[in-house]
Amino acid sequence: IPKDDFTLPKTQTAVIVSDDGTFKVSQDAHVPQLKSDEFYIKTEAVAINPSDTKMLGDFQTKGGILGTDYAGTVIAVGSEVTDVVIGDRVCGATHAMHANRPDRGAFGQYNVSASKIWLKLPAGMSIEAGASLPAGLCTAGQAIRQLGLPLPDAPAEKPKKVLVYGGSTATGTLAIQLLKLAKLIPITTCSPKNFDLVKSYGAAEVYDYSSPGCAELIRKDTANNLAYTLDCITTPESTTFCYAALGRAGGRYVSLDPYSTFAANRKAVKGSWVLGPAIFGDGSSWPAPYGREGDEELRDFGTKLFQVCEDLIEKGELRGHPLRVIEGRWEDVLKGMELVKAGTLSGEKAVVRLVGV
Ligand code: CO7
Repeated sequence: IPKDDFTLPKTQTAVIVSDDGTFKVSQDAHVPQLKSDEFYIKTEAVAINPSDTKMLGDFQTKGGILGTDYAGTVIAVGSEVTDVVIGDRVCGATHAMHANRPDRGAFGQYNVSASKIWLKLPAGMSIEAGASLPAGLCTAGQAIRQLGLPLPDAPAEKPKKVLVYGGSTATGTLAIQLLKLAKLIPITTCSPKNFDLVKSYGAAEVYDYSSPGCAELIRKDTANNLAYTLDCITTPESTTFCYAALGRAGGRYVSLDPYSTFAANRKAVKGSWVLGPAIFGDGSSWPAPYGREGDEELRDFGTKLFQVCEDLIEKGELRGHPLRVIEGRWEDVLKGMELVKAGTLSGEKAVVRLVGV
């Protein structure tokens, strides 16, 4: 199908799930086939998301390629593709470990575009900065949708406060910016060492979540009126905190993973959680409660989200998280996964820039 003379290699180097469930670099991983409305990207950088390190047990398809976020250069396009040309630099996300197509994961030499969940990088943006964006945008965008709040292309008529719990996470800094660009007022929590960081992304107020009485202080500062909370951490403590900060009339709580129902203890609060890769609209084969049917409306939302974000990035109005760039080979992606799993990064997103592969 490709319009050019690209010859599909039989195999590729990729980080896969081996038969014993461990992650390893394989030189003979499958190369995904291309549909006529898709294109191939030669991978130049990948970001490491906490979710990549959690692909264990029933999440796994043996031999499947891991990884969510990639950036690179378009090397071949399907016959129906009109919106990119060979040589364009793009970043995108994949639903890794989908049982129906285990050869589609970001951590391989060749990525295939998925739906329209990709965007072109402006000339001034580094490939590693591009790699850090897609999963975070998918997650933050869906969370904003589930809160019932607008994207920046159709800003809110009335400014409303939104609590982003965990503002110094990679998801948090994107959510803060998108909310502010939509004329909402993001307030946030993080450690004091990251106060300046979250303010630089547009947080109007910042609170230290570990200080006693912090949720009550937020409730007071928002005049018992806060109606929107986005929980980028999702622990029993963070859920309890957000529920306590919401005002008397309740409101909405959205988390990034299934949350503890015992902490979600107020009838007036409508809680829900986001499944990042659901944005492709193809459902998910991950185990319950993650598995789900496809949703075309969500795919359309994803297309819109990436168009809006491409435009904001181009104009310099939306930027990624500070990076911890690791230069290396595919083996270094495994090292990067260990680094992320250890939970030692604070205010930085790990990206591997591939060199010499
Ligand atoms: O979207 C997807 C696919 C699309 C196609 S897949 C989903 C991708 N998204 C993720 O993987 C994010 C889900 N997040 C997680 O699973 C992570 O475990 C958390 C929830 C911690 C955050 O992930 P994220 O990548 O957004 O953040 P991070 O790793 O950059 O955040 C680290 C920060 C720390 O620095 C802590 O902040 P400070 O200011 O205190 O240093 O998270 C903060 N943190 C906590 N804050 C409060 C970590 N643990 C915390 C805790 N309480 N227990």
